[in-house]
Amino acid sequence: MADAPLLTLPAQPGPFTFPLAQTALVLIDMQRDFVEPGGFGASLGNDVTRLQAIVPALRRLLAAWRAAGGWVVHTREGHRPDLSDCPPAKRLRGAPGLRIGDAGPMGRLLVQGEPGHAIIPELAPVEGELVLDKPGKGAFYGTDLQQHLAERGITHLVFTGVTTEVCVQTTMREANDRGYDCVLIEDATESYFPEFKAATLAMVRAQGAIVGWTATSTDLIAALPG
Ligand code: TIU
Repeated sequence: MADAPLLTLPAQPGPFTFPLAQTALVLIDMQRDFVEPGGFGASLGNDVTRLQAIVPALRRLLAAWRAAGGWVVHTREGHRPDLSDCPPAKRLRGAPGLRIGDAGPMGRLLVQGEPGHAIIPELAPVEGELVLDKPGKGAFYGTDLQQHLAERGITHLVFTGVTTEVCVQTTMREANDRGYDCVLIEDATESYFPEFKAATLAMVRAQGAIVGWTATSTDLIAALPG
């Protein structure tokens, strides 16, 4: 196979070059449980409206990526209804209003098949895209994500979604250790804590992109073939 043409994205700490056909856009956990009131994120005491702010930019990026022929991976954090894949340490952590598996206004929190587990309608997956259920914060733990990426020859990952310092950063670090070149889209990821988002962006791109690059969705859309 001939080498795919490289696209160049203005990024920090320097340009991020990527072959579109070997790059996946990854949307981490854009689920009602994190973004809407009454879900898992709210049960932990968080202000979920912060996360809703990235939806328009992520939606524009998703549309442009699809129009350019790019492949998309959506992840969903959640557990089987019997919670057999939820470690007690995760369920019992802290003192939340409701725990994983308890019934809330959007169904049982973080349980597969419940309304709150679904990806928000604005970013709904379409045919041909991978929807990956994961029991942990990182998308490689307990899943066959690496196999799916290998089957498609994916070498580069574009990260978006929530929350920046929890599931997004954990997955990006897992990917970095597995040899993928990763870029995090600054205005298409969000945290319940602005200072944690800022720190994550800074630590990812420090030391010559020790974990990966950061860039904006506007620059990425502009870098895609018309
Ligand atoms: N609590 C929090 O910030 N995040 C999570 O529990 N999961 C994800 O980040 N998806």
